[in-house]
Amino acid sequence: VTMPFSEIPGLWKNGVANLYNFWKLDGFKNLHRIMVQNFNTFGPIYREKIGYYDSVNIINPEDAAILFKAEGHHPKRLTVEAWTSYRDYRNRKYGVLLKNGEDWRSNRVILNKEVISPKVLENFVPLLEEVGEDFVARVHKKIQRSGQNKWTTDLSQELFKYALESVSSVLYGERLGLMLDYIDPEAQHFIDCITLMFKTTSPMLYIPPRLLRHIGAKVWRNHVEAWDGIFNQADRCIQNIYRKLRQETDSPKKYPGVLASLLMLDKLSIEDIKASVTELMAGGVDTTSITLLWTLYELARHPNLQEELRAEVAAARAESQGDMMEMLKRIPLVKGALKETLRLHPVAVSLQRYIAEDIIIQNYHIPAGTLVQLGLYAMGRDPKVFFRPEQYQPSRWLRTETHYFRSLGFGFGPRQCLGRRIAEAEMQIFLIHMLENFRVEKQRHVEAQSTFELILLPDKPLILTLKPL
Ligand code: HEM
Ligand code: 2DC
Repeated sequence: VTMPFSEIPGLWKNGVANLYNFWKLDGFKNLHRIMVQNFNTFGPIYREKIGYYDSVNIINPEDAAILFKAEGHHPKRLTVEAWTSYRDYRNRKYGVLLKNGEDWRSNRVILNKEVISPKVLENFVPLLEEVGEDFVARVHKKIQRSGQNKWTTDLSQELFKYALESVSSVLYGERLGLMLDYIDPEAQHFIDCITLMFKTTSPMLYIPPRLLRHIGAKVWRNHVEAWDGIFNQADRCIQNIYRKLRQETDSPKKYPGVLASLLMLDKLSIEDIKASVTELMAGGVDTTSITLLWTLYELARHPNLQEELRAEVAAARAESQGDMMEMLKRIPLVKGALKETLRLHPVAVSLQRYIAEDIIIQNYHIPAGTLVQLGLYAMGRDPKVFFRPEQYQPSRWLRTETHYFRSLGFGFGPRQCLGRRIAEAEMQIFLIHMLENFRVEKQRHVEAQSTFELILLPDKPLILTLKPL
């Protein structure tokens, strides 16, 4: 028999008391581990209320399938109020990330064609390949300068630059020049603002930004400063392309980038285009760079696996005579490695939807309108879902065992990550180039874990050593 909603186990009766306990557990940084703990205590479904947000949490792939079947035609995630509050405060339009309903759908359909449809991939790949080559050249230079035939460093800043250079070249069809020794301080400021923006968002998931703004809290002021920096830099990039496009008389011969394509298509208002392009630029930095950093870290910990991947890349290179589009079709293990990284170190701790219809999960009735969260981090480490989950094993994604609703790092369905194709191509091309040029090693005895700063990040610097092959 089906049990009523009110019977779902969990601590949901007193949001304020829960918020206090959450605070004591340093919950802002430990959200992912607290979710694992809750699944251990309550089982595969629990209800929770922390501060102002009330949700049902699930962990099983089969339950995820039920959730996504009930997401409706206008799937809606948990609203990150800090982000909408900033736009309301500064009178800026929401982009596709923050829009909902029909406004979201109509924008998303047009953006899909220019950003995530398979036909645009071939436009992106040559641009991304060039950035990958420049990154390799930069590392070779660093190795030479070290005088030790190796380079030991925390690569995160370099990867932020690689990611920003990559996403910018796709969005604007132009290079920013971040792989050079002297970089535009504005670009560095943009990178710092994104980090600050994520960091200041997490406390505001639980304490209403309206309240924090009212009392002039530092976290709100820093958040505004961060978004101001992000929007100023994106505005400069967008203005630059807009101006060039108006001066140009004949149509361009080469691919002009996502922004110019959207402007020429003339189906979205300039304000809508600006809003979404800014989100794409901001969303394209920390996400891919951290995933690449975790991947290099895992490859450093698994030298044999690293050699296997190198062999796959070498074979793919030979078979495709260097045609990158062809190469990308011949690297299943590299793709498996990226899936494996996102399983153990997902960017998003959870996926969420307000369900559009009533559903039954684990025999509990859940009414339409409820916020249901899939614990992505917890699922990736659950031994009931993944055999020996603690092991980094890219080959598990090649085997015939079921992958049903198990590879969800980019979300699911029409509301999934809009930057997915860019992210995947960018990360695959990066790994191809790195594997062809360097061996990655790591210092012994450094075990890193995730820390929650809206996205999940390594809790300590991951120091790696790159040696030329
Ligand atoms: C949304 C993950 C890279 C832009 C999302 C979502 C996830 C995600 C989980 C929510 C999906 C859902 O609710 O079903 C990732 C991961 C990345 C990555 C793991 C890299 C490893 C990027 C990049 C960009 C980007 C490179 C921009 C170029 C966006 C945007 C949305 C989104 C705009 C909102 C889409 C919408 O609401 O319609 N991403 N992302 N992401 N991501 Fe990404
Ligand atoms: C954070 O409880 C934890 O891709 C919350 O590129 C629920 C939640 C809601 C939305 C998620 C967010 C979490 C993590 C970061 C995500 C975001 C949706 C998009 C965003 C997953 C899980 C991200 C990183 C985008 C960010 C683009 C932005 C900077 C313009």
